[in-house]
Amino acid sequence: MTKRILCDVPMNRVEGDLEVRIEVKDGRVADAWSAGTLYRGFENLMRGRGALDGLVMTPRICGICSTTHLTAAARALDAIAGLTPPDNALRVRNVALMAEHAQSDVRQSVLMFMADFANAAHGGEPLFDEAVRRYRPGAGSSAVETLSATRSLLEVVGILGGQWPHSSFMVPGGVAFAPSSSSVLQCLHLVRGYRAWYERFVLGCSLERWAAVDSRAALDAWLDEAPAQRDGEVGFLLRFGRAIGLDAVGRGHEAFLSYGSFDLPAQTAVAAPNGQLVAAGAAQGTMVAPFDPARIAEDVSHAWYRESASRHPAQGATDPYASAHTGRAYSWVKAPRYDGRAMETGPLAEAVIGGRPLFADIVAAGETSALARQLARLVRPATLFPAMETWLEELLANPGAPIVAGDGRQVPDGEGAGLLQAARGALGHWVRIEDGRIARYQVITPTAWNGSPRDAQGVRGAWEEAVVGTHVADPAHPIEAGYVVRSFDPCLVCAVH
Ligand code: NFE
Repeated sequence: MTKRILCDVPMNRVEGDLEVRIEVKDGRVADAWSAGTLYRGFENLMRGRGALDGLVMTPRICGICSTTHLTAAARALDAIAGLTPPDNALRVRNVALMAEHAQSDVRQSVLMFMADFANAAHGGEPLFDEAVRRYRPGAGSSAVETLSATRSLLEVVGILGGQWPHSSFMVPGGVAFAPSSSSVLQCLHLVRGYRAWYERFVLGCSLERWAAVDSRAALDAWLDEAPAQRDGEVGFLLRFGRAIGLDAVGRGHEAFLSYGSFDLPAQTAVAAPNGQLVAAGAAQGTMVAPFDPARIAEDVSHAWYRESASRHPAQGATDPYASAHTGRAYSWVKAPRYDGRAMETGPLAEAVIGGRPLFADIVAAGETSALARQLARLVRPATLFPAMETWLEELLANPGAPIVAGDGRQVPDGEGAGLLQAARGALGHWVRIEDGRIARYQVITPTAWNGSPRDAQGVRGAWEEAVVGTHVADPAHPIEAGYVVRSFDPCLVCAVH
């Protein structure tokens, strides 16, 4: 007889309030519902405020990705004012945001994802004792070292932006102040130190050696090549993750989205196609198409908002209505869709859309999984350090160059959008200014894409879909489903903003 069980996935160590309910049938997840259980209302708080207030208020949407929200807010105002930030402003903005990403990528991997490797449910694994030594929350050697080493990158944001989190150092057309040469030197020292730590502790090899890992076969060869590589954080993630089957769960829709990120200065030694270090695109598997922001719409058919047709965020509304929809609604997270499709966003999406050979090979082989997603997150900083160092060196070589176009204070009436890649994926702010005040402010965050509820067609959100099919050994403790959701790094305060 088929046994159906409804249970909740344990979702501690998550920013904000998330409930994931699964239906387990014959030992596998048959269906899933993801709920953001808190309403926040930032979009409505913004209406009627001064045109510049998004720069101060929206970084408060989140304590872990505040520099991202500041950048989106500033880019929306750049667009409305028709201003292109000068090269030094782009360098400062980019380096601060990359520093926030590169600490978050390692913290989330070690402190949030790999922390579960020390769960007693894995007691029978040959590597379990080592997992406990490394990842026991608050005490494991990797946990303690990661917490301490990642602080140095937050100092970089503090130096360039005045504080972390919740800094407001970006203005329309640039940044509010130029770091002194000694401040830039200090940042360069911190970034180089962190990169050396990352190579030794996380990769167990140089960035150059890692960059040569361009296929699944090359990854296996790399893992066997040297003890430092096998024993680094990436090596342990792969070995323990494979041992507990994380390479066989969490596939999802395999529809990937990136808005693109990190505009290149006009004069720079950093090379990348289409003027951005991280490419924009929308992909089904490895078939990548150009990204068109006009194709974004938010569906609220299963969210606690007053029912309306799907709307582009430039026409969006946030009208909370918890008793609506004859009981269909189950989340405060809206359901963003691209061309009507539920998309996954984040470092794996960036890697596939950017054509990084290792991840293109994994996805093309049908091996999209929780492990592949988490691997993409943990190795993303390797793609950021060279450009961070180059842009800091270029800041040193160009002291006194302009840091703002215009006066940094005036924003005309009009509308515009600020789109970029946050640590967890595609983030957009859509802003309309009328009579010098904010008339509309709509935000779509990475976790709204990844953690959305169903849409009017009944299509599940990205991690709802990814969790279906996951083998669950003990429905009372569905830790396997937890890994799948956690590989997206849920941030519910961002999702419900
Ligand atoms: Ni609150 Fe955020 C999300 C990221 S949006 S962590 O989702 O990354 O910028």
